[in-house]
Amino acid sequence: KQSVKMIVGNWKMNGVSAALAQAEAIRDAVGTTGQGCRVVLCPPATLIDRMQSALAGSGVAVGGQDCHEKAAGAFTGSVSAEMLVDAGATVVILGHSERRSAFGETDADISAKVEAAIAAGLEPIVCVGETLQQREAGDAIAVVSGQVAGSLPSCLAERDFAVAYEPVWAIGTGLTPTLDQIAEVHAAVRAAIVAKLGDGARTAPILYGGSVKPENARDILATPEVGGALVGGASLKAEDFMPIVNAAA
Ligand code: G2H
Repeated sequence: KQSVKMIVGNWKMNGVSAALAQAEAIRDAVGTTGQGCRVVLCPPATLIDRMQSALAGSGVAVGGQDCHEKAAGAFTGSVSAEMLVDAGATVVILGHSERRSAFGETDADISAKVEAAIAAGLEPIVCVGETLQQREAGDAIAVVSGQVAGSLPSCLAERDFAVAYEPVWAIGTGLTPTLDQIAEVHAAVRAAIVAKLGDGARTAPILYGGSVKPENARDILATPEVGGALVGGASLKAEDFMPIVNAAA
């Protein structure tokens, strides 16, 4: 189960209608077979419905970038997990470092969102990662292990989910950890996942994210315990994204 790599594009707050042309170009290049890997695009919530229509029947799935932990109610501006499903999403990114830092999301907040996502039938991708200060203090493994323990609710056992390791200092900066550093953290993430959820969670993919690009994708994807990639800037254009997809296939 889940042995093929998973390549997820996180468009962040980028993209209006015109950007659907890039999703269509990715769809046409991936075809219906998925080219031996799973491909997911996570556009802004406003584009999910139309992107799902454009990608229906192709090898490219659609996901959200966040959801509220409650099913419905007086939460102005928020989108529930059920709403993402209704719009056509099958996956949701949760706990991205930009949500943790800019919106103050805690591990407990993220765990509640993961529970909501699972209840709605979404496959969550739970993000973890240390800051530069934490890495320089020698705390990267402890921080990331603690985030896994705190952000993954026990309801994930036996469910489909992924964890994404995204060192904060590598996001959008062009900097990436060494392959040894990635392997070290991914091994710790695996240990923390299994400690929390048991042996059944050995197959959950652990994605790497943070300045993944065509030039480094092949080496990163060949690193032990790297089950795929979460790609930001390089997922906005088919010409940048497809070499990463092809490196995974
Ligand atoms: C990390 C990543 C995608 P980028 O945030 O989630 O973005 O590839 O632009 O560093």
